[in-house]
Amino acid sequence: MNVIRRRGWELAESCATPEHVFLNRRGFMAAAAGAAVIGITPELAMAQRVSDLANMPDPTRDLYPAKRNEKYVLDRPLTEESINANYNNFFEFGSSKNIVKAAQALKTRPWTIKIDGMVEKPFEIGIDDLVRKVGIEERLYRMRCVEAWSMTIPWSGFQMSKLVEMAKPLGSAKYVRMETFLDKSIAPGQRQSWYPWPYVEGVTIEEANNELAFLVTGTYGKPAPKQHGAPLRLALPWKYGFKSIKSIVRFSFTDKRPKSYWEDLQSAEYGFWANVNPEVSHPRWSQATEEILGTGGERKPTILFNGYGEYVASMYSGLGKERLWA
Ligand SMILES: Nc1nc2c(c(=O)[nH]1)N[C@H]1C(S)=C(S)[C@@H](COP(=O)(O)O)O[C@H]1N2
Ligand SMILES: [Mo]
Repeated sequence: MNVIRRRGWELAESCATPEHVFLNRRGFMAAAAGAAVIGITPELAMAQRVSDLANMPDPTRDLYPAKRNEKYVLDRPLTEESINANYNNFFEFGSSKNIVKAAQALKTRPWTIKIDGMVEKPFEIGIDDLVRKVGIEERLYRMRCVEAWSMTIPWSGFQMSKLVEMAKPLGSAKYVRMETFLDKSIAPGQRQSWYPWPYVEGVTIEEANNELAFLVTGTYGKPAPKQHGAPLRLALPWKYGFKSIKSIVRFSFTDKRPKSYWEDLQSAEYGFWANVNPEVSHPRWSQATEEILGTGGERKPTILFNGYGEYVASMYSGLGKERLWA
């Protein structure tokens, strides 16, 4: 994401990096000291440790690959897995697209999800219990980042309406507010206090119950890698990618419109609805076309609601002057 930053922000960011490297090194050095005895270099031991963390068995592994729901079809090929898995926005782990390595520090088990606010009875549920209870399927969706690039991806997961149903919201609840984990000790981005952590997103209950709103647990027929927002992230294919919050720990039902992370940071550029529209430019760039990731720079015209209008347009027909696009 491209944010206009005050000079001081940038300075502080580059200052924070060496501390992160230093803290990690201490942990790695302890492991590397043992490894040296049997002739493994510290670099190898570090690489091994990173890949061990990435390859920890997932307790729901047996549910993959999930059966594909053939209803959701694409107008373009799937993006190659290696491209999607190595070009990510996940500011908790850095502001570049290259956060894969840093994101392996995320511990995805145990992972507890809190459901609270205006519900019959607040509760907590572990990710594996949740996934086994609701079951998973595969869907092919397009994803359009507000930065004007896009990808197509086979997500595995379940319709968000199932979670809303489990939550039993009160009639007075109008929105679902979602929160990402908060742990400075593993997420270097969260040590940058000028960002409004934790990452927050929100949708109306009607949007949460739309059939396209999908809670993602997996990609490419496997449990999702950490950089994609394991073990639970959202996919809202008709909205700009920043609405699709990663690594969710909390769903709160509320009658107040939640203020999202990007809206909080830069409300002139990022709003609540953030529906995809080629005719409404971002204040600093056009949204008319998008770069298709993995094609060496091919661009296609962007489609209203990212091509999902038949499913979602009716939700926005009565909103008059609201800022629906951006
Ligand atoms: N918690 C959290 N969720 C997030 C982000 C983030 O920085 N932190 N970035 C968003 C943005 S801008 C995009 S485009 C998508 C990127 O998802 P991907 O890396 O899986 O392609 O995640 C969204 N969800
Ligand atoms: Mo994005």
